[in-house]
Amino acid sequence: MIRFTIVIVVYLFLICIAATPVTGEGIGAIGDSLTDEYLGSGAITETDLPALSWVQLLVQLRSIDFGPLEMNPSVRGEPRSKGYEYNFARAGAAAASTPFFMPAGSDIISQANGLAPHVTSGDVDIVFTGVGHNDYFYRDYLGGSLQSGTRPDLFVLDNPDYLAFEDSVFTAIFAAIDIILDARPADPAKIIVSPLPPSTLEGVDYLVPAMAQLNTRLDTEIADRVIAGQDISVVDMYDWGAARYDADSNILIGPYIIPSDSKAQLSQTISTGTSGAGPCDSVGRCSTIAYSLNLVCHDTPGGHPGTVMQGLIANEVLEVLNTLLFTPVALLSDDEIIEAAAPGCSTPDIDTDDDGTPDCTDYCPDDPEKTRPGACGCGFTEASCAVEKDKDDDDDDSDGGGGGGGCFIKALTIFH
Ligand SMILES: [Ca+2]
Ligand SMILES: [Ca+2]
Repeated sequence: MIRFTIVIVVYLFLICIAATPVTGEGIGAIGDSLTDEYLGSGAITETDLPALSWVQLLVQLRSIDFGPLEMNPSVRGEPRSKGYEYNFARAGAAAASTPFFMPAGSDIISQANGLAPHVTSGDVDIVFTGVGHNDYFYRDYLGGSLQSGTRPDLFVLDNPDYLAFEDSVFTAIFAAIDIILDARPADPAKIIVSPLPPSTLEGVDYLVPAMAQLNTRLDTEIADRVIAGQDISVVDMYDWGAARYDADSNILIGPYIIPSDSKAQLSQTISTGTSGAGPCDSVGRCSTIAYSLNLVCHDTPGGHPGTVMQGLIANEVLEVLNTLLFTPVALLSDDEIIEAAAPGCSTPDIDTDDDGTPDCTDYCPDDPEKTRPGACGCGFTEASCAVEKDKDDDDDDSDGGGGGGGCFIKALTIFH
């Protein structure tokens, strides 16, 4: 009986831990588009892609606390006008560079200054920093007259001009970290640093050894600071690669095989107004399963990691959080990642409305009459919402009287 009681108590204790997300601990973030919210069912984003970032995945699937979500940019104002309150990461942000097109207050020093009061107040106890990649991208891209991949001469590793650039990136990263640490000196926040990636999504090979040289300096500085008593961890956001790639450079996840060089096309999105079966951008272009099963998104230049890769990245961060906080928060399973990227696709043969099209590719999974929302939306016939009648009923606008269903959704899908 005693033994039984102990088992029950231990069991309840474990449930208690498992049911409590990493939170209680607020997580702050400084960074660039990798960490910024990609999208929402509305315009909460800077990057605006039909995919989810690792921050969004950890909030949605594990209730990690990045602060309250605010959609209205006028409520908080800059430098964190939209998204989760403690996530100051901003698409395009760099450590030391300030390209002409960057919005004011989006550099990392401004991000750190924006986040610091949340550390001082005790709302945030852990801060992720992931910046620097864009500095290399901009030096190449802008230095090369807006032609990425044309200026290897700017990345000669022992050139004094290059080293001055490297110094500026290195100094800015630790200046931001020091702002966070100084925000609560008596009980400093724990810092998680993401080094620069081991490759570039832009495919500019000569940036790789340059970024590796900076990473070596970051590692050395972090090691010195840890010895001096600072609580700084490193997360390799691409550590999943070694275990995931097969011999043919494919990623195996759930029932799917995703080639490492796969890039989504805009034509693989579907316009549904404001939401759909997959993640959507701010004008309602939502990812189809075909879009989601690419490793990177459709944007050019670059190509940001798609939801699946972001899910693998989320797990790397989660592992570090578990280590820091002694928590057993479960990593995202393959099915959860697939389901977030393309709802219904972790079990691709389920057909809820029994119309012969599995949920995975049925953009009206509860409407047996439709598989696409069309102009009028799921649950409505195509004739039910026409506001402009096609005079000759040929479903195009050749007669100037409007196409077959000249409805609001078509107006929303004009590219901008
Ligand atoms: Ca169906
Ligand atoms: Ca259907």
